[in-house]
Amino acid sequence: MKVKRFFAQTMAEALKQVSNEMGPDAVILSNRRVDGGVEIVTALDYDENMARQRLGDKAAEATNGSRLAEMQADQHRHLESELTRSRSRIQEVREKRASAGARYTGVAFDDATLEQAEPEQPVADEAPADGAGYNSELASMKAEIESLRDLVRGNAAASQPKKPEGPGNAVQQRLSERLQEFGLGHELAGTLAQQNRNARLEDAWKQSLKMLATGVRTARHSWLEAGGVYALVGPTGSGKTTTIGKLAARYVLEHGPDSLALVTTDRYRVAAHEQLFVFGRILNVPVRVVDETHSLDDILDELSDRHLVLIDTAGLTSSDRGYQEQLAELARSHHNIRSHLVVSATSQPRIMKSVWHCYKMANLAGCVMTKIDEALTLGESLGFVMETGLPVAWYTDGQKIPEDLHRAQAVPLVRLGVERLRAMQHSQAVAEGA
Ligand SMILES: Nc1nc2c(ncn2[C@@H]2O[C@H](COP(=O)(O)OP(=O)(O)OP(=O)(O)O)[C@@H](O)[C@H]2O)c(=O)[nH]1
Ligand SMILES: [Mg+2]
Repeated sequence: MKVKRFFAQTMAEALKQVSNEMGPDAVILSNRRVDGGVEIVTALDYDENMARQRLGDKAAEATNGSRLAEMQADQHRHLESELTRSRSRIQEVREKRASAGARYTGVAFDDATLEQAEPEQPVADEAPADGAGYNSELASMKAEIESLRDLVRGNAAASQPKKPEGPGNAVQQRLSERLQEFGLGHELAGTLAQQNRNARLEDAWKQSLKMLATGVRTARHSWLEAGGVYALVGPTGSGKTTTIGKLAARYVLEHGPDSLALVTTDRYRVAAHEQLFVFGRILNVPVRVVDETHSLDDILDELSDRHLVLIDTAGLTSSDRGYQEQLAELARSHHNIRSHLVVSATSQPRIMKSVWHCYKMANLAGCVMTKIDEALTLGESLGFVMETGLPVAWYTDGQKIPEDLHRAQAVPLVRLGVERLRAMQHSQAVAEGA
Protein backbone atom coordinates (compact mmCIF):
# COMPACT_ATOMS: atom_id res chain seq x y z
CA MET A 1 0.00 0.00 0.00
CA LYS A 2 1.53 3.28 -1.14
CA VAL A 3 0.15 6.44 0.45
CA LYS A 4 0.84 9.89 -1.01
CA ARG A 5 -0.33 13.41 -0.34
CA PHE A 6 -1.04 15.96 -3.09
CA PHE A 7 -1.57 19.67 -2.87
CA ALA A 8 -2.91 22.07 -5.50
CA GLN A 9 -4.76 25.35 -5.65
CA THR A 10 -7.91 23.75 -6.97
CA MET A 11 -9.56 20.37 -6.61
CA ALA A 12 -9.38 19.82 -10.38
CA GLU A 13 -5.63 20.39 -10.40
CA ALA A 14 -5.13 18.13 -7.40
CA LEU A 15 -7.11 15.34 -9.05
CA LYS A 16 -5.09 15.76 -12.22
CA GLN A 17 -1.86 15.32 -10.24
CA VAL A 18 -3.30 12.21 -8.60
CA SER A 19 -4.26 10.66 -11.89
CA ASN A 20 -0.90 11.51 -13.52
CA GLU A 21 1.17 10.14 -10.67
CA MET A 22 -0.89 7.38 -9.14
CA GLY A 23 -2.95 6.26 -12.16
CA PRO A 24 -6.63 5.39 -12.30
CA ASP A 25 -6.53 2.85 -9.44
CA ALA A 26 -5.68 5.32 -6.68
CA VAL A 27 -8.12 5.46 -3.78
CA ILE A 28 -8.80 8.84 -2.17
CA LEU A 29 -8.40 8.53 1.58
CA SER A 30 -9.23 12.14 2.36
CA ASN A 31 -9.62 15.54 0.75
CA ARG A 32 -9.82 18.84 2.54
CA ARG A 33 -9.37 22.52 2.12
CA VAL A 34 -6.10 23.86 3.53
CA ASP A 35 -4.41 27.25 3.48
CA GLY A 36 -3.88 28.21 -0.15
CA GLY A 37 -5.64 25.26 -1.78
CA VAL A 38 -6.77 21.67 -1.57
CA GLU A 39 -5.02 18.64 -0.17
CA ILE A 40 -5.77 15.07 -1.21
CA VAL A 41 -4.30 11.97 0.41
CA THR A 42 -4.42 8.90 -1.82
CA ALA A 43 -3.40 5.29 -1.65
CA LEU A 44 -2.48 2.65 -4.19
CA ASP A 45 -3.29 -0.98 -3.36
CA TYR A 46 -5.34 0.26 -0.42
CA ASP A 47 -5.90 -2.57 2.02
CA GLU A 48 -8.18 -2.07 5.02
CA ASN A 49 -6.51 -4.80 7.03
CA MET A 50 -3.12 -3.25 6.53
CA ALA A 51 -4.49 0.20 7.36
CA ARG A 52 -5.83 -1.26 10.63
CA GLN A 53 -2.46 -2.85 11.40
CA ARG A 54 -0.66 0.41 10.78
CA LEU A 55 -2.98 2.29 13.08
CA GLY A 56 -2.47 -0.19 15.91
CA ASP A 57 -4.82 0.19 18.88
CA LYS A 58 -6.27 3.39 17.43
CA ALA A 59 -7.94 1.40 14.62
CA ALA A 60 -10.65 0.43 17.14
CA GLU A 61 -11.95 4.03 16.86
CA ALA A 62 -12.62 3.54 13.16
CA THR A 63 -16.22 2.41 13.11
CA ASN A 64 -16.50 2.39 9.32
CA GLY A 65 -14.34 2.29 6.22
CA SER A 66 -14.35 6.01 5.52
CA ARG A 67 -13.30 6.86 9.09
CA LEU A 68 -10.51 4.30 8.77
CA ALA A 69 -9.35 5.90 5.51
CA GLU A 70 -9.38 9.35 7.15
CA MET A 71 -7.36 8.05 10.08
CA GLN A 72 -4.86 6.48 7.70
CA ALA A 73 -4.59 9.84 5.91
CA ASP A 74 -4.10 11.64 9.24
CA GLN A 75 -1.36 9.23 10.20
CA HIS A 76 0.38 9.80 6.89
CA ARG A 77 0.17 13.60 7.27
CA HIS A 78 1.48 13.32 10.81
CA LEU A 79 4.40 11.15 9.74
CA GLU A 80 5.30 13.51 6.93
CA SER A 81 5.24 16.56 9.16
CA GLU A 82 7.33 14.80 11.82
CA LEU A 83 9.89 13.83 9.23
CA THR A 84 9.96 17.29 7.76
CA ARG A 85 10.60 18.67 11.23
CA SER A 86 13.36 16.12 11.82
CA ARG A 87 14.92 16.98 8.52
CA SER A 88 15.03 20.68 9.29
CA ARG A 89 16.45 19.98 12.75
CA ILE A 90 19.16 17.82 11.19
CA GLN A 91 19.89 20.62 8.79
CA GLU A 92 20.07 23.13 11.65
CA VAL A 93 22.48 20.98 13.62
CA ARG A 94 24.64 20.49 10.54
CA GLU A 95 24.76 24.19 9.90
CA LYS A 96 25.60 24.97 13.51
CA ARG A 97 28.41 22.45 13.45
CA ALA A 98 29.71 23.70 10.14
CA SER A 99 29.74 27.29 11.36
CA ALA A 100 31.49 26.27 14.58
CA GLY A 101 34.11 24.50 12.49
CA ALA A 102 33.24 21.17 14.11
CA ARG A 103 34.06 18.00 12.20
CA TYR A 104 32.02 14.85 12.36
CA THR A 105 34.26 12.13 13.72
CA GLY A 106 31.92 9.19 13.35
CA VAL A 107 32.08 7.84 16.89
CA ALA A 108 32.72 10.87 19.09
CA PHE A 109 29.78 11.32 21.43
CA ASP A 110 30.38 14.47 23.34
CA ASP A 111 27.13 16.20 22.47
CA ALA A 112 25.31 17.22 25.62
CA THR A 113 21.95 16.37 24.10
CA LEU A 114 22.77 12.68 24.08
CA GLU A 115 21.39 11.08 27.20
CA GLN A 116 24.12 9.46 29.23
CA ALA A 117 23.86 6.06 30.86
CA GLU A 118 22.83 6.62 34.46
CA PRO A 119 23.53 4.06 37.13
CA GLU A 120 20.39 2.76 38.75
CA GLN A 121 19.57 4.70 41.88
CA PRO A 122 16.91 4.50 44.50
CA VAL A 123 13.85 6.74 44.17
CA ALA A 124 15.51 10.06 45.01
CA ASP A 125 13.27 11.41 47.74
CA GLU A 126 13.43 8.12 49.58
CA ALA A 127 17.20 7.49 49.45
CA PRO A 128 18.86 7.01 52.83
CA ALA A 129 21.32 9.81 53.54
CA ASP A 130 24.34 7.70 54.42
CA GLY A 131 26.12 6.07 51.46
CA ALA A 132 27.53 2.93 53.13
CA GLY A 133 24.21 2.13 54.76
CA TYR A 134 22.53 2.62 51.45
CA ASN A 135 24.95 0.27 49.65
CA SER A 136 24.35 -2.57 52.03
CA GLU A 137 20.64 -1.92 51.97
CA LEU A 138 20.77 -1.98 48.19
CA ALA A 139 22.72 -5.25 48.19
CA SER A 140 20.21 -6.90 50.48
CA MET A 141 17.33 -5.54 48.41
CA LYS A 142 18.98 -6.90 45.25
CA ALA A 143 19.21 -10.33 46.86
CA GLU A 144 15.57 -10.11 47.86
CA ILE A 145 14.61 -9.02 44.39
CA GLU A 146 16.45 -12.00 42.91
CA SER A 147 14.51 -14.32 45.13
CA LEU A 148 11.30 -12.49 44.26
CA ARG A 149 12.08 -12.88 40.57
CA ASP A 150 12.61 -16.59 41.05
CA LEU A 151 9.34 -16.76 42.87
CA VAL A 152 7.28 -14.94 40.30
CA ARG A 153 9.01 -16.61 37.37
CA GLY A 154 9.00 -20.22 38.23
CA ASN A 155 7.37 -21.25 41.43
CA ALA A 156 3.75 -20.19 41.21
CA ALA A 157 2.77 -22.04 44.33
CA ALA A 158 5.50 -20.40 46.38
CA SER A 159 4.61 -17.00 44.99
CA GLN A 160 0.99 -17.15 46.11
CA PRO A 161 0.50 -14.27 48.53
CA LYS A 162 0.26 -15.66 52.02
CA LYS A 163 -2.77 -14.94 54.10
CA PRO A 164 -1.90 -11.94 56.28
CA GLU A 165 -0.94 -12.99 59.81
CA GLY A 166 0.09 -11.06 62.94
CA PRO A 167 0.23 -7.30 63.58
CA GLY A 168 1.40 -6.36 60.10
CA ASN A 169 -1.81 -7.74 58.57
CA ALA A 170 -3.63 -4.52 57.90
CA VAL A 171 -0.55 -2.81 56.48
CA GLN A 172 0.19 -5.79 54.26
CA GLN A 173 -3.35 -5.88 53.00
CA ARG A 174 -3.51 -2.15 52.24
CA LEU A 175 -0.05 -2.15 50.69
CA SER A 176 -0.99 -5.03 48.42
CA GLU A 177 -4.12 -3.16 47.33
CA ARG A 178 -2.16 0.00 46.59
CA LEU A 179 0.43 -1.92 44.59
CA GLN A 180 -2.36 -3.47 42.56
CA GLU A 181 -3.80 -0.02 41.95
CA PHE A 182 -0.32 0.95 40.77
CA GLY A 183 -0.82 -1.76 38.16
CA LEU A 184 1.12 -4.71 39.55
CA GLY A 185 -0.41 -8.15 39.30
CA HIS A 186 -2.04 -9.74 42.33
CA GLU A 187 0.82 -12.17 42.97
CA LEU A 188 3.67 -9.72 42.66
CA ALA A 189 1.82 -7.13 44.75
CA GLY A 190 1.19 -9.76 47.43
CA THR A 191 4.79 -10.88 47.44
CA LEU A 192 6.13 -7.33 47.71
CA ALA A 193 3.62 -6.50 50.45
CA GLN A 194 4.68 -9.56 52.37
CA GLN A 195 8.34 -8.48 52.22
CA ASN A 196 7.45 -5.12 53.73
CA ARG A 197 4.69 -5.95 56.16
CA ASN A 198 6.33 -4.82 59.38
CA ALA A 199 6.54 -1.12 58.66
CA ARG A 200 4.12 1.80 58.64
CA LEU A 201 2.08 1.85 55.45
CA GLU A 202 3.88 4.84 53.92
CA ASP A 203 7.32 3.42 54.77
CA ALA A 204 6.35 0.02 53.43
CA TRP A 205 5.07 1.67 50.23
CA LYS A 206 8.35 3.53 49.72
CA GLN A 207 10.31 0.40 50.45
CA SER A 208 8.24 -1.53 47.88
CA LEU A 209 8.90 1.14 45.25
CA LYS A 210 12.60 0.90 45.95
CA MET A 211 12.45 -2.85 45.54
CA LEU A 212 10.62 -2.40 42.29
CA ALA A 213 13.18 0.11 41.02
CA THR A 214 15.95 -2.29 41.91
CA GLY A 215 14.14 -5.17 40.23
CA VAL A 216 13.62 -3.35 36.94
CA ARG A 217 16.75 -3.88 34.89
CA THR A 218 17.74 -1.35 32.27
CA ALA A 219 20.32 -1.37 29.47
CA ARG A 220 23.73 -0.16 30.57
CA HIS A 221 24.73 1.47 27.30
CA SER A 222 23.06 3.58 24.68
CA TRP A 223 22.76 1.68 21.41
CA LEU A 224 23.61 4.85 19.55
CA GLU A 225 26.86 5.19 21.41
CA ALA A 226 27.85 1.54 21.69
CA GLY A 227 26.79 0.66 18.12
CA GLY A 228 26.03 -2.88 16.96
CA VAL A 229 23.15 -4.70 15.34
CA TYR A 230 19.74 -4.44 17.00
CA ALA A 231 16.49 -6.07 15.90
CA LEU A 232 13.06 -5.05 17.10
CA VAL A 233 10.53 -7.87 17.30
CA GLY A 234 7.01 -7.92 18.67
CA PRO A 235 3.34 -7.97 17.83
CA THR A 236 1.83 -5.93 15.06
CA GLY A 237 1.15 -2.31 15.95
CA SER A 238 3.42 -2.36 19.01
CA GLY A 239 5.57 0.44 17.54
CA LYS A 240 8.63 -1.31 16.07
CA THR A 241 8.91 0.72 12.87
CA THR A 242 8.12 4.02 14.57
CA THR A 243 10.74 3.32 17.24
CA ILE A 244 13.31 2.51 14.54
CA GLY A 245 12.42 5.84 12.89
CA LYS A 246 13.00 7.63 16.21
CA LEU A 247 16.29 5.85 16.85
CA ALA A 248 17.49 6.48 13.30
CA ALA A 249 16.55 10.17 13.39
CA ARG A 250 18.24 10.58 16.79
CA TYR A 251 21.36 8.87 15.47
CA VAL A 252 21.50 10.97 12.31
CA LEU A 253 21.08 14.13 14.37
CA GLU A 254 24.08 13.19 16.46
CA HIS A 255 26.36 11.42 14.03
CA GLY A 256 25.16 11.89 10.49
CA PRO A 257 23.76 9.17 8.19
CA ASP A 258 27.00 7.55 6.96
CA SER A 259 27.47 4.95 9.66
CA LEU A 260 23.83 3.84 9.98
CA ALA A 261 21.78 1.31 7.99
CA LEU A 262 18.23 0.00 8.27
CA VAL A 263 17.20 -3.54 7.41
CA THR A 264 13.77 -5.14 7.30
CA THR A 265 12.96 -8.83 7.39
CA ASP A 266 9.32 -8.16 6.53
CA ARG A 267 8.71 -9.69 3.12
CA TYR A 268 5.42 -11.20 4.26
CA ARG A 269 3.01 -8.32 3.91
CA VAL A 270 2.09 -6.28 0.84
CA ALA A 271 4.09 -3.02 0.66
CA ALA A 272 5.32 -3.65 4.17
CA HIS A 273 8.51 -1.65 3.75
CA GLU A 274 6.92 1.61 2.72
CA GLN A 275 7.18 3.26 6.15
CA LEU A 276 10.82 2.21 6.62
CA PHE A 277 11.73 3.41 3.13
CA VAL A 278 10.20 6.79 3.94
CA PHE A 279 12.49 7.05 6.97
CA GLY A 280 15.46 5.91 4.87
CA ARG A 281 14.77 8.46 2.15
CA ILE A 282 14.29 11.39 4.50
CA LEU A 283 17.29 10.55 6.64
CA ASN A 284 19.43 9.58 3.68
CA VAL A 285 20.15 6.17 5.17
CA PRO A 286 20.18 2.89 3.15
CA VAL A 287 17.33 0.42 3.71
CA ARG A 288 17.90 -3.25 2.85
CA VAL A 289 15.22 -5.90 2.54
CA VAL A 290 15.76 -9.56 3.42
CA ASP A 291 14.15 -11.76 0.75
CA GLU A 292 14.65 -15.02 -1.15
CA THR A 293 17.78 -13.72 -2.87
CA HIS A 294 19.29 -11.71 0.02
CA SER A 295 19.64 -13.52 3.34
CA LEU A 296 19.88 -11.58 6.58
CA ASP A 297 23.49 -12.66 7.08
CA ASP A 298 24.49 -11.68 3.51
CA ILE A 299 23.05 -8.22 4.10
CA LEU A 300 24.71 -7.87 7.51
CA ASP A 301 28.04 -8.99 5.99
CA GLU A 302 27.75 -6.18 3.48
CA LEU A 303 26.88 -3.68 6.21
CA SER A 304 29.67 -4.72 8.55
CA ASP A 305 31.35 -1.31 8.25
CA ARG A 306 28.29 0.43 9.73
CA HIS A 307 28.48 1.51 13.35
CA LEU A 308 24.77 0.90 13.90
CA VAL A 309 22.34 -1.39 12.08
CA LEU A 310 18.67 -1.39 13.05
CA ILE A 311 16.52 -4.33 11.93
CA ASP A 312 12.76 -3.96 11.62
CA THR A 313 10.65 -7.11 11.56
CA ALA A 314 7.08 -8.06 10.71
CA GLY A 315 4.67 -8.23 13.62
CA LEU A 316 3.61 -11.84 13.21
CA THR A 317 1.99 -14.28 15.58
CA SER A 318 2.73 -17.97 15.83
CA SER A 319 -0.16 -18.76 13.49
CA ASP A 320 1.18 -16.50 10.71
CA ARG A 321 3.19 -17.70 7.76
CA GLY A 322 6.83 -16.73 8.24
CA TYR A 323 6.71 -16.31 12.02
CA GLN A 324 9.08 -19.19 12.72
CA GLU A 325 11.30 -18.39 9.75
CA GLN A 326 11.76 -14.75 10.76
CA LEU A 327 12.70 -15.49 14.37
CA ALA A 328 14.93 -18.41 13.39
CA GLU A 329 16.96 -16.26 11.02
CA LEU A 330 17.60 -13.76 13.81
CA ALA A 331 18.52 -16.47 16.29
CA ARG A 332 20.90 -18.42 14.02
CA SER A 333 22.68 -15.43 12.48
CA HIS A 334 26.46 -15.47 12.87
CA HIS A 335 26.29 -11.74 13.62
CA ASN A 336 25.75 -10.63 17.16
CA ILE A 337 22.15 -9.48 16.76
CA ARG A 338 20.64 -8.11 19.94
CA SER A 339 16.93 -8.72 19.54
CA HIS A 340 14.59 -6.62 21.65
CA LEU A 341 10.93 -7.23 22.26
CA VAL A 342 8.75 -4.18 21.65
CA VAL A 343 5.84 -4.18 24.07
CA SER A 344 3.07 -1.64 24.29
CA ALA A 345 2.48 -0.38 27.84
CA THR A 346 -1.23 -0.43 27.05
CA SER A 347 -1.31 -4.22 26.59
CA GLN A 348 -2.92 -6.40 29.20
CA PRO A 349 -0.34 -8.17 31.40
CA ARG A 350 -1.49 -11.55 30.14
CA ILE A 351 -0.94 -10.43 26.56
CA MET A 352 2.55 -9.11 27.42
CA LYS A 353 3.41 -12.48 28.89
CA SER A 354 2.12 -14.44 25.94
CA VAL A 355 3.96 -12.14 23.54
CA TRP A 356 7.14 -12.79 25.50
CA HIS A 357 6.64 -16.55 25.18
CA CYS A 358 5.97 -16.10 21.49
CA TYR A 359 9.20 -14.20 20.83
CA LYS A 360 11.59 -15.86 23.27
CA MET A 361 13.07 -17.98 20.52
CA ALA A 362 14.70 -14.86 19.03
CA ASN A 363 17.16 -14.90 22.00
CA LEU A 364 15.84 -11.69 23.49
CA ALA A 365 18.48 -9.36 24.91
CA GLY A 366 15.96 -6.89 26.30
CA CYS A 367 12.84 -4.93 25.53
CA VAL A 368 11.51 -1.55 24.49
CA MET A 369 8.37 -0.18 26.14
CA THR A 370 6.16 1.85 23.83
CA LYS A 371 3.01 3.96 24.22
CA ILE A 372 3.78 4.87 27.81
CA ASP A 373 1.80 8.06 27.11
CA GLU A 374 -1.36 6.05 26.55
CA ALA A 375 -1.12 3.81 29.61
CA LEU A 376 -3.28 4.65 32.60
CA THR A 377 -0.88 2.93 35.01
CA LEU A 378 2.65 1.64 34.52
CA GLY A 379 2.75 -1.17 37.09
CA GLU A 380 1.70 -3.68 34.43
CA SER A 381 4.81 -2.95 32.33
CA LEU A 382 7.11 -2.67 35.33
CA GLY A 383 5.80 -5.95 36.73
CA PHE A 384 6.31 -7.56 33.34
CA VAL A 385 9.96 -6.56 33.07
CA MET A 386 10.59 -7.51 36.67
CA GLU A 387 9.06 -10.93 36.17
CA THR A 388 10.76 -11.68 32.87
CA GLY A 389 14.09 -10.10 33.83
CA LEU A 390 14.28 -8.39 30.40
CA PRO A 391 16.36 -5.21 30.62
CA VAL A 392 14.47 -2.20 29.27
CA ALA A 393 16.59 -0.32 26.75
CA TRP A 394 14.22 2.48 25.71
CA TYR A 395 10.74 3.70 26.27
CA THR A 396 8.56 5.83 24.02
CA ASP A 397 5.78 8.15 25.06
CA GLY A 398 4.27 9.59 21.91
CA GLN A 399 4.49 9.77 18.15
CA LYS A 400 6.94 12.65 17.81
CA ILE A 401 10.14 11.70 16.01
CA PRO A 402 12.66 11.61 17.60
CA GLU A 403 11.63 13.47 20.78
CA ASP A 404 9.33 10.82 22.23
CA LEU A 405 12.11 8.28 22.68
CA HIS A 406 13.99 7.97 25.98
CA ARG A 407 16.74 5.85 27.47
CA ALA A 408 15.09 3.72 30.13
CA GLN A 409 16.17 4.21 33.72
CA ALA A 410 14.52 2.32 36.52
CA VAL A 411 14.02 5.11 39.03
CA PRO A 412 12.47 7.66 36.69
CA LEU A 413 10.20 4.93 35.31
CA VAL A 414 8.98 3.99 38.78
CA ARG A 415 8.55 7.65 39.60
CA LEU A 416 6.51 8.10 36.44
CA GLY A 417 4.39 5.14 37.55
CA VAL A 418 3.74 6.87 40.88
CA GLU A 419 2.72 10.07 39.09
CA ARG A 420 0.30 8.09 36.93
CA LEU A 421 -1.19 6.47 40.03
CA ARG A 422 -1.68 9.87 41.67
CA ALA A 423 -3.26 11.28 38.52
CA MET A 424 -5.60 8.31 38.33
CA GLN A 425 -6.56 8.62 42.01
CA HIS A 426 -7.11 12.33 41.56
CA SER A 427 -9.44 11.87 38.59
CA GLN A 428 -11.32 9.14 40.46
CA ALA A 429 -11.78 11.47 43.41
CA VAL A 430 -13.02 14.22 41.09
CA ALA A 431 -15.43 11.83 39.39
CA GLU A 432 -16.75 10.61 42.73
CA GLY A 433 -17.18 14.17 43.96
CA ALA A 434 -19.05 15.20 40.81
N1 LIG B 1 0.77 7.21 21.39
C1 LIG B 1 1.81 6.53 20.91
N2 LIG B 1 1.69 5.93 19.70
C2 LIG B 1 2.76 5.25 19.23
C3 LIG B 1 3.96 5.14 19.97
N3 LIG B 1 4.83 4.38 19.24
C4 LIG B 1 4.17 4.03 18.11
N4 LIG B 1 2.94 4.55 18.09
C5 LIG B 1 1.89 4.41 17.06
O1 LIG B 1 1.48 3.04 16.99
C6 LIG B 1 1.06 2.72 15.67
C7 LIG B 1 1.78 1.47 15.18
O2 LIG B 1 3.16 1.73 15.11
P1 LIG B 1 4.17 0.96 14.11
O3 LIG B 1 5.52 1.49 14.38
O4 LIG B 1 3.69 0.99 12.71
O5 LIG B 1 4.01 -0.53 14.67
P2 LIG B 1 4.79 -1.84 14.21
O6 LIG B 1 5.18 -2.57 15.42
O7 LIG B 1 5.87 -1.49 13.26
O8 LIG B 1 3.63 -2.64 13.46
P3 LIG B 1 3.79 -3.78 12.34
O9 LIG B 1 4.72 -3.27 11.28
O10 LIG B 1 2.39 -3.97 11.83
O11 LIG B 1 4.29 -5.02 12.99
C8 LIG B 1 1.36 3.94 14.83
O12 LIG B 1 0.17 4.68 14.71
C9 LIG B 1 2.39 4.72 15.66
O13 LIG B 1 2.38 6.10 15.40
C10 LIG B 1 4.04 5.80 21.26
O14 LIG B 1 5.03 5.75 21.99
N5 LIG B 1 2.93 6.48 21.67
MG1 LIG C 1 6.18 -1.99 11.25
